Amino acid sequence: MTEKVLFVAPAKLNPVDGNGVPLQTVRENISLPALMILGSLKAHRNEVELIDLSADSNLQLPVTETVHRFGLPDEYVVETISETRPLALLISSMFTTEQQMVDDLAASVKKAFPRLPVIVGGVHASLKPEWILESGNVDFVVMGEGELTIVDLINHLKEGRRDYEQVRGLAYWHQGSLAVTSPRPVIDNLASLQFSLDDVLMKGDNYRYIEPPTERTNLYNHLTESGWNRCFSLYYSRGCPLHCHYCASSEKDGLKVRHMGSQRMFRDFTELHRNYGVKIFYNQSDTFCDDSRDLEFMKLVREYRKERDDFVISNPNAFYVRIFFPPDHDYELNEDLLDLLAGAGVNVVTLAVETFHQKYNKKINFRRISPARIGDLLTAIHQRGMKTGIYMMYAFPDQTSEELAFDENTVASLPSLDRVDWQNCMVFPGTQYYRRGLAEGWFTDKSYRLALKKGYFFHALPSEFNFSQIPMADVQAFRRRNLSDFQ
Ligand code: B12
Ligand code: SF4
Repeated sequence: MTEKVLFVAPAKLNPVDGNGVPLQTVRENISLPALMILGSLKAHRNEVELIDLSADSNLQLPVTETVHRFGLPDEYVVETISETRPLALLISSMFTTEQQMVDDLAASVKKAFPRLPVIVGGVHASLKPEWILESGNVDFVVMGEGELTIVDLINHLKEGRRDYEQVRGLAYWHQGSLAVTSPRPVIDNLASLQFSLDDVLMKGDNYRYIEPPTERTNLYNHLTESGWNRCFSLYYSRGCPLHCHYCASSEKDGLKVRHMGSQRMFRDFTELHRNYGVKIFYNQSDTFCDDSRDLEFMKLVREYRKERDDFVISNPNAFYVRIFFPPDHDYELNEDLLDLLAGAGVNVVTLAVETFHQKYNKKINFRRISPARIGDLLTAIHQRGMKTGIYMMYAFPDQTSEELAFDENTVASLPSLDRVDWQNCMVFPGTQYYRRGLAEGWFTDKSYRLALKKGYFFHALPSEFNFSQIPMADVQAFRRRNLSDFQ
């Protein structure tokens, strides 16, 4: 056994049509958990290695008729383990819909190496550790932020200690029942955390996450040049004050925004641009530009751009609309912010609108920001040479056909709009909707998990997960009408 720790980002599941063609683009997403967890282990002098099963290969294997698996086979991990004999295997479990990929991988590894500690962390694992542990193939679930917990746990394993109750933020089986240690407080000083850039971004001499911007959608090609295909995900803050009914972020990361700071963000940005040749920067944190530290970062980038302008930044997660209409300026359109975005190299401004019905929307105060004003904002973005997109959602619990028709018509009336993305509202553990679903009998944990096995995606809503009042036939007709927006 070596001192090396192996991290695996599991394969992905995607819905496919009758010919096996994916209904949504299979993309390579940088494993941010690997970047952070391996960074922390390295900072504590551990040797680390990453296998990103989905980024490292697009091999497609059927799981059901309508759902396929994309990525290197799990046997690749088993072979790597027999060659390198790591101290422990780490797996990330981010999406509830993809737990099966984690279960399959853990089962293959445990069968071949019953004594190798298998440790799983991530949003989904933290919310439902008992779902992950029940197979007996996973030894520990790291709950919540993992940077400190994993270092403690790996130290315990190295020293052969078994007093796991001393490690905060763990779940594991102890004498036949689920043991959960005391929760680990959230990390205040995020700037102290290290990234493991080389181990995650590089595979040998090659940049691992190569993806031409067109693979996202044609829109993201705007202001890019051919050959710009090295991308990176900016994730410099955690937490969100809004606590939307369908989202786990606020409960997971807290209502307060914690930030790594503009200087740290800018230092990494220039290093990635200069040394790693990254040209495409996608923000992936939840509250981008709602925080003064993001704005300071963007000002630094605007200055830097005067020397070198061969990159673009975008925020496919979508900007809050409210940041463009600040209450302390009487909800006037913030032209300075738009100038800043354009000056810093933003090529596409995607707005999180979701729905025009206040009862489903915590992000926009429609008494102050009407659809017409959103139209003005889109036009102002266009005038600065950037493309526009909006992110919409449908089939909210309780939503009626009339409400959806209103949203559809309002979107159609918006000027200067280049692209609309419609995704169905999904209900996941750790959210207000999930708890309501359990309380009101929409599902039980058991029936939810059974339905999951058939596949549940943001572009393909199965009837078991339609908690709106919109009949399935209407949901499907809506999807067909908006098919071009379901790439
Ligand atoms: C970035 C992001 C994406 C990206 C990229 C994700 C990727 N790399 O594959 C994209 C845009 C592709 C994406 C897409 C979607 N996303 Co998303 N996304 C996020 C977001 C904003 C950040 C996730 C992230 O990378 N965080 C950074 C890392 C460092 O933090 P972390 O994951 O929490 O990891 C920490 C701990 O969990 C732990 N940890 C994590 N893994 C491991 C592993 C080990 C071994 C250990 C020890 C610890 C550990 O330590 C880490 C550091 O502290 C989250 C919201 C959020 N605030 O987390 C939603 C979130 C993960 N997404 C979500 C969803 C639902 C989706 C979509 C369905 C779209 C949608 N409608 O919202 C799609 C589906 C994608 C798919 N199946 O392919 C949900 C998942 C809910 C669930 N239970 O499944 C979240 C939680 C948001 C929400 N709505 O609640 N997403
Ligand atoms: S959907 Fe966005 S705004 Fe709402 S709680 Fe989640 S991260 Fe915050």
